[in-house]
Amino acid sequence: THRYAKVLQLTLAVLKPDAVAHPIIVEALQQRILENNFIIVRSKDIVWRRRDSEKFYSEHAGRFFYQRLVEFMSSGPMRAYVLAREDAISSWRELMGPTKVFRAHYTSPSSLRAQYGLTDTRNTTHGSDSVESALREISFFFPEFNAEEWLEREKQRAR
Ligand code: RTP
Ligand code: MG
Repeated sequence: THRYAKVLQLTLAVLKPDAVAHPIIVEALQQRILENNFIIVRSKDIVWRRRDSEKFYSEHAGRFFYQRLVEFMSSGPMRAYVLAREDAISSWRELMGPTKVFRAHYTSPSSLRAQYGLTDTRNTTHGSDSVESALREISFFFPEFNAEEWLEREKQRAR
């Protein structure tokens, strides 16, 4: 018999300041994380300075929404998670739904952004979009956590 290898991934998930402002929303979001079979490997509450925000979103420098984005992301506390799951990166992005709130309502009404998003900027959650950005973003939020080592150890354990 043949068994397909299940590839465990890590992703960075962030509850943005619009969500963290409301404890009941944080509770609901954390419940959706667990219901969807993610393992919470690390979590922390964090407040960004404006320069953290600018650094994290430097790829968007110059876009029309950049100023409001960096302002928003440094406007209050956030909660960051390292999440593990098979296919964690795309699964978390699917659970979040599209960036733009109108599109989220239209195409994915049960997604987190449809249910809790306020605007295209204050859209409740962030998620890494590739293996490379997951590693980079995890070390941005959790410099003390070695993602590659963690994954390697899990792989050994699963053998
Ligand atoms: P993300 O990077 O947060 O996972 O979201 P994404 O790829 O779906 O969206 P992206 O285009 O990378 O934008 C990053 C974040 O910028 C804010 N944004 N505001 N029109 C707007 O006001 C606007 N567009 C984007 C959102 O917070 C988005 O998540
Ligand atoms: Mg993006």
